Parts: sequence; structure tokens; C-alpha cells
Amino acid sequence: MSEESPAQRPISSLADMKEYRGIFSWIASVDHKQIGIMYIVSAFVFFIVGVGLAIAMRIQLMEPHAHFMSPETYNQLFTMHGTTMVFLMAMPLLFGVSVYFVPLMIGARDMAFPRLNALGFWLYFFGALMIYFSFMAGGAPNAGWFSYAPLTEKAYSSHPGLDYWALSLLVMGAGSVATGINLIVTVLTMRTSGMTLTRAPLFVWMTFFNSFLVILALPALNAALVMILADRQLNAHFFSPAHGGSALLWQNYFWLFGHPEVYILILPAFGVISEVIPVFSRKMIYGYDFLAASTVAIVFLSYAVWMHHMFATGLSYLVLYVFAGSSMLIAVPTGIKIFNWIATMWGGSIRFTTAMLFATAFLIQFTIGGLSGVAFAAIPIDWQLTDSYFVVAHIHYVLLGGTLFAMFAGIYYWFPKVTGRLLSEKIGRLNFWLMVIGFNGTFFGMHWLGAAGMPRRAYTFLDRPPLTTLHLVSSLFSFVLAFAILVFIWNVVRSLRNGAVAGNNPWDAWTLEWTTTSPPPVENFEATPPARGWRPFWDFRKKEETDHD
Ligand code: HEM
Ligand SMILES: [Cu+2]
Repeated sequence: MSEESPAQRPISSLADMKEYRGIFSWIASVDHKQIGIMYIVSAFVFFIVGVGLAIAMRIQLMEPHAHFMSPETYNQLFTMHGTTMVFLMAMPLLFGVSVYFVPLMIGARDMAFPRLNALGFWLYFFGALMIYFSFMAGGAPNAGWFSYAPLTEKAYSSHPGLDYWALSLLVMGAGSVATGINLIVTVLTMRTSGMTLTRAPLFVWMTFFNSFLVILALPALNAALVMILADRQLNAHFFSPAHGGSALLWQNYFWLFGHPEVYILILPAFGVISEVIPVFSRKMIYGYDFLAASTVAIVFLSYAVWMHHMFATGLSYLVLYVFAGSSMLIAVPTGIKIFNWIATMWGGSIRFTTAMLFATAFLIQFTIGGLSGVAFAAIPIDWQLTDSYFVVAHIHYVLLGGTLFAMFAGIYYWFPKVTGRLLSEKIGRLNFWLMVIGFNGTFFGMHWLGAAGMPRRAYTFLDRPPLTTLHLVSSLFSFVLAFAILVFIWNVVRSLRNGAVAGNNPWDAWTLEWTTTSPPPVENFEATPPARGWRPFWDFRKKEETDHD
């Protein structure tokens, strides 16, 4: 009986991989690529949910005095939207891309601790399910994504939503620390021969530094979450002023975590941009050393700025000045990066693929978000605009116009490696332009809304000319944004089945993940080419060409 050996058939899509067949092969997996895919898919599902919550809010805010939902429902929705986008979407998406690509880019067969990797994912997964369970257990958390005390006291929020919030973030926080440690050890110990740290791709550098942020920042949150649970369940009084506790203590804990967290959400995105821009400009990255070194500066400085979230709490002038100064300082290393990316594009022969379009939009939108951030570092501006829609505009320019656009660049760039199929460039372009228009239309006007006095987290507003018009415009464009995401899903579904077969290296890129098949086999490489420079695959092929001459 003759039997075709599956190993001899060319593998050109995930469905061809017999090792990945059946649900059990996923649940029991310790393969970094399967875990990466599970992170990315789960994060995307929660992204859709988070967008759904946002659209519901935008419907409520489409006209003044609307009754689409109650004020309490609105509180739950913005809390769940912010929490979902930060903890259930952005972080796991970045972790997924990191655990998938870091081993491939350094020429390793897996992460340093594959089982710990699986543990990190499942802690995230069940933590995420737990927080959504709160909707069925009396009500979702309702105190905002940073749950300021005393709103977390039982007297203010008696249903168990906030207990679910604290417990689920704690579970996910433990998983994040595990994954952070795993990534650090992987980068330190698993690099292929010849790949010194100073030859590691910038995405690897950024993930490496980012993991230090993760393991140093999340414990501050985890500790404070334990205190919230003690306050709510055991009648402790860490954060209740009426009983000698301190509400500001929570703010200090939260932002000592929270500000590094915003860098946790952006550094891997910087890494993606640092891979995409050189490949599609056909040039070496400009200022590799500066890009890496400025990241170290960001890591240190990000622990010295947290009180800029607390300028309105009555701090002493000395504290105000110190934190205003450090917050402006952190713009410098960030500005260096923007300069380096632009210098990389300068004079290059740019190919505006969908990935490159997203990367370019990232540069512009992230700069706008960065500038409104620097504006907040000026104390009087902060006093005027804090807790207004200006903040809502700022966070979305950084997290959506920045991180998410960078991740879309990464998805269009790496999708062929993960699935073996190229995404359609035609639908990609439609996806891109709808997203740029929808995003800027929804959020740019919010700067004005904030300046006009519209407070954030308000379920309705007065019928005054600038507010009524600006809210209506924002809501209409948010539908365009949601539609853009549907177009993306259509592209993914269509391309998984009928997309062009990618081959090993569709973009003529030069990092090691492109040396292996798409999708890569279970242990990634038959044999890894040693790294002799910053562009190991490129050097390797150059050498082969000269050898043949
Ligand atoms: C379709 C896309 C999105 C729309 C239409 C949208 C809309 C909104 C709205 C209406 C609010 C509440 C404003 C308020 O009442 O204060 C909000 C808050 C927020 N959004 Fe989004 N958003 C979107 C995507 C995102 C993404 C991708 C992220 C992060 C990666 C994000 C992070 C946040 C955060 C952190 C808050 C603050 C929540 C809080 O006040 O506790 N959003 N967004
Ligand atoms: Cu901050």
C-alpha cells in the first residue's frame, strides 16, 4: 500500500500542517508559534468586543440627552472598553507577536521555557473570560480602566464587578510577568551562533527592553490589586480615607505601573515599525545604535514620570516641577526614534505596500498623540484639560493611531509567514484608507470637544453648538472605523482560503524568520544560517552568490 508522506508535500498553509490539526493539538501545545497564534486570535476577538462597546457608547453620544442606555450602563461600558483594549487586546496582541517572532528572528527553535509560555497564555485567557463573566454576575466593573479609590469601595460599587476586575487583572498580571521573564531569558540564551546582542533585529531589542518594563511594572499593579481585594473582601482600609487609608496611595501604585504600561503598549510597536520601514525602503535602518539606546533611556525615564497623571491632586510645587520636567524629557528619546525612521525612508526606494502605508500613518498619528502628551506635561495645560475629551483624543492617537496602526503594519507584513498566504493588497488598501479616515474623523475633533469643556466619562451632554456637532461627527466616523475593521476581517477570511501562496520570503526581507518555510515547520529551521551582520539572511545570500561566481 503506497502512502504519501505528508512531510514531502510542500506546506503552503496552516491547514497543511498535520501537527496543528485538532483542537487538542492547540490546547496542549507548548509550541511558541501555536501559542502566539492563540494570543493573537484571542486578542482580536476581544478587540471586536471592545469596538462593539465603543460603538454602543458612540450611539449614546450621537445626540444630546439621548436615552440609548442608562448612566450606569455607560459607566460599565467605558470601564470594560478601556480595560478590554489595554489588558485583553493590546498587551496580549503584543505578547502574541513577540512569542511568535522573537524565537524565529534570533534563530531559535522555541522559547526558553515553553511550558511557562503556555501558562502565560492560559492565565491571560481565563483571566479575560473571568472579567466578562461579571456581566452575568450582577454587573460589570464601573470605575474606569484605572478604578480610582474611593470608587472601588463597597459603599460606591456594591455589586461584584470590581472584585472581578481586580481578580482577573491579577491573574493576567501573573501571566504577563511569566511571559516577560521568558522573553528576557530567550533573548539572552537562545540566539543562533554569530548573533551577538548588537546584531539582534530591532524588534528583538524592543521586546527585550519591553520585558524589563513588564516584570518591573506589573508587580506594582498586582500588589495594589491584592490591596483592593483586601479592602473589599476583608474590610481592610488601604485606600479608604474615612478609615485612615489613602486614596492617593492607589493613584501612586496605579500610575507607577500605568505609565510604564503605556510604554509597554508602544515599545513592541516601535519594534514592528523598525522592521517594516527598512524593508520597504530598501535601506538599512538609520541609526541602529540610537534606536536601541533611546529605548534604554525610555525604560528608565518611564519610571520617573508617573505623577504627571496626578497634577490635579494638589501636589507641592517641587513635585509638580520635577515631574513636568521629566515628562518633557521623555519626549527626547521618542523624538530621536521618529527622526531615525524618517531618515531611513529618506532617499530610499519606498514600496507603498499596505504594511508600509500603515507604518507611515503610524508616524504621523503617533506624533500627534505625542505632541498632545507633551502639552499635558505643561502643568497649567493639564489643569485646564485633564479629565476632558482632550485626554480621550490623546489616548486614542497614541494607542489606536499609534500602537494599533503599527500592529496592522506588522500583521500585513508577517501574515504570509504565519499562514503561508498573502493578504490581498487591494482590499488592504481599502482597509487602510477607511481606517485612516474613520480614525481621524472620530478622534481629531475630540481635541476641540475637550477644549470646549466636554468632560470624559459623561453619558450625555448639553445641547450646545460645538458639542452637538462635534459629537455627531465623531459618532458618524466611528461607524466608518468599525466598517474598516470588517473589511480587514473579510481580507483575512478570504486570503486564508484563496490568498496568493507566499513562499519563504515575499518581501525580500533580511531577518532570519524569512529563511524558513511559510508557515514555519514545528521546530522552525532545518538549519539556521549563522548571523554575520545586521541583515543575516541578506548577508547569507550575498555570500552564496559570491561563492557561485
Ligand atoms: C473603534 C474604535 C474605538 C472607538 C470608537 C473608541 C471610543 C471610545 C469612547 C467613546 C470612549 C469613552 C469616552 C468617555 O466617555 O470618557 C473611549 C475610552 C477609552 N478608549 Fe477607546 N475607542 C476605540 C478604540 C480604542 C482602542 C484601540 C484603545 C486602546 C488600544 C482604546 C482605549 C481606550 C481607553 C483606555 C479609554 C478610557 C476608558 C476610561 O475612561 O476608563 N480605545 N473610547
Ligand atoms: Cu503617563
